[in-house]
Amino acid sequence: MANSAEFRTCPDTGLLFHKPAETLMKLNAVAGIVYLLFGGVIGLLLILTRWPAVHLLQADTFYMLLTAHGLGVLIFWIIFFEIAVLYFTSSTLLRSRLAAPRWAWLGFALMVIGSVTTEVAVLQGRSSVMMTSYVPMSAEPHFYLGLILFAVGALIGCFVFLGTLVIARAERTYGEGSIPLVTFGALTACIIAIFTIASGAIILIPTFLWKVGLINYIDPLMYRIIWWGMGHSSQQINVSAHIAVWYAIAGVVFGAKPLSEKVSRAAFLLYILFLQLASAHHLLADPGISSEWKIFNTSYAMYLAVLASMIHGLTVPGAVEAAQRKRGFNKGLFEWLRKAPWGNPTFAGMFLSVIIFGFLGGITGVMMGTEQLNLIIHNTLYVPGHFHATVVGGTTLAFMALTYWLVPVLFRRDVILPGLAKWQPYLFGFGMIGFTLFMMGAGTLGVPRRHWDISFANALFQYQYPEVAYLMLGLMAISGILAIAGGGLFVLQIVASVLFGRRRGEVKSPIPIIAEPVAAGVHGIGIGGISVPGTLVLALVFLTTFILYYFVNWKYLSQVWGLG
Ligand code: HEM
Ligand SMILES: [Cu+2]
Repeated sequence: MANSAEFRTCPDTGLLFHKPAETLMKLNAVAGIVYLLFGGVIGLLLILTRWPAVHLLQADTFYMLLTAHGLGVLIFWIIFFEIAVLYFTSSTLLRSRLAAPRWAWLGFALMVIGSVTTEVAVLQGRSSVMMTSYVPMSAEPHFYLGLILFAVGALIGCFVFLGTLVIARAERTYGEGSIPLVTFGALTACIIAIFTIASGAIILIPTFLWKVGLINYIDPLMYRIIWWGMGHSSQQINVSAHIAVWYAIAGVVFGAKPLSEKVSRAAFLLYILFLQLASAHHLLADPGISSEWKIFNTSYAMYLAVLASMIHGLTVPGAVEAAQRKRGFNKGLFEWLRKAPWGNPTFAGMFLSVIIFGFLGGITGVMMGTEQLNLIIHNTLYVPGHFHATVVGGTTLAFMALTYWLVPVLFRRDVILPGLAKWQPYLFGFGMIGFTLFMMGAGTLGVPRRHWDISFANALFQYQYPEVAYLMLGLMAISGILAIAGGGLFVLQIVASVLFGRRRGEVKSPIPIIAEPVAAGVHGIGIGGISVPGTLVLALVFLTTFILYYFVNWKYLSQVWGLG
């Protein structure tokens, strides 16, 4: 170990923090939360525009703010937070010094400068190209430049993470064996991130050069293929990172161990191998690409990535169940779940994240990713309905859950208003469940996404939806506002806790914030030879829902086409 004055041992958890790493974790997490606030406020304006009874914003402001929202939350909030997770899972979990803190600072500075540059470009009003910035639509040069700087900064963060793994291995800071599963998950995220950033560079640098006049043509189809190499993979970074967070939370709240380390590691590996191919699901309605290519990539390759998510969806609750049963909550199918700490926002947020990501995000993602079924919902509100379930209900909620735990551990402060913290995840989670379900409902009835004039009131060709579509939009807006309230409370509470929460000092607190690990293995628990029967039942419910929903959509397809 380098210099012990540079380290701090957390009295509550025994975790060893390298001080330069700790500062960088705090900064990245805080920058992320600032963007969550920024994007959330804009989300409120968007939802008030989507509510036909209100229709708040004018068209140009709507598209501008839609762009600012997508980038602010999906890219900036999540990636800043992920960099904090990378530093935590490498330096802290491996008890190692952080590699090259100065580089990490440079990366952080580039990410701040880049993200601010891009958002300023958007708010100046001439870069309303939305998240995907498809050419030949064009934004101002500094829009692209900002994204490129941000990506370079994030790339530096990835290399600092990898460097830290190398140091930890060389200095044997975590003993012999392999790195812990949570770090392994973060490593998966990091490897995918490098691929993602490379795809981003391949497409955004030429687009920047095109915008400043050095290149005179960019093929729109090629743009879309490579852009989605970045766009889809970046979502897989989020999935790997938030699943690593699920495992971490199962560990700290329950002392849970994965049912099988090998299986969980193999599942992470599947992501690396197959997910980039699945990017094709964003191009299913594009002309110029063969059906063979689309179907190969989305059916065969994608299902292997989906398999990985289903494995994690099984092993995370499974590990929690096993740990709870070993603690004595071994009665019946669900005592382990009933007696779970539902009032602990770290657990509640994580569990809701598993359910929302699996049931709402996962099932609908497979439906949309099927070439034929995709036609039903292509470019409708169903699409943002699906991805708010994955990136908000899944990733954002998981990161919020972890943040509740990080406030005492990293910032050494108590969360203020613990009574409020108890129900914040439910407000946000159930708001999001309503929001995404009603959004997908409206989309199934044909309501478009990214279209300001949602009712086609001013369009040349009129179109009348079934009345119930308007009901869906109204309910979507109300649930969206509840979710925004939940998100707002989160930001307020975390900021207030970090600034004004009671200091914990460097002594052990009487209230434990980490569970004693339970013994490995699953002997002597469960019912009739099945060690985690409750999880098995949950998995069967999931499978049944999945199959029913899938077939209902095939049936629906036949009606949409008027062939049935
Ligand atoms: C409660 C909070 C939120 C609400 C109410 C909300 C609402 C909305 C609405 C109404 C749209 C426009 C959909 C359309 O008409 O096309 C939208 C788009 C979007 N949202 Fe959210 N959102 C929230 C949080 C988030 C978060 C946390 C993320 C990312 C982690 C996110 C990512 C996106 C993206 C990527 C788009 C698409 C932008 C584009 O089409 O270019 N949202 N959101
Ligand atoms: Cu995708």
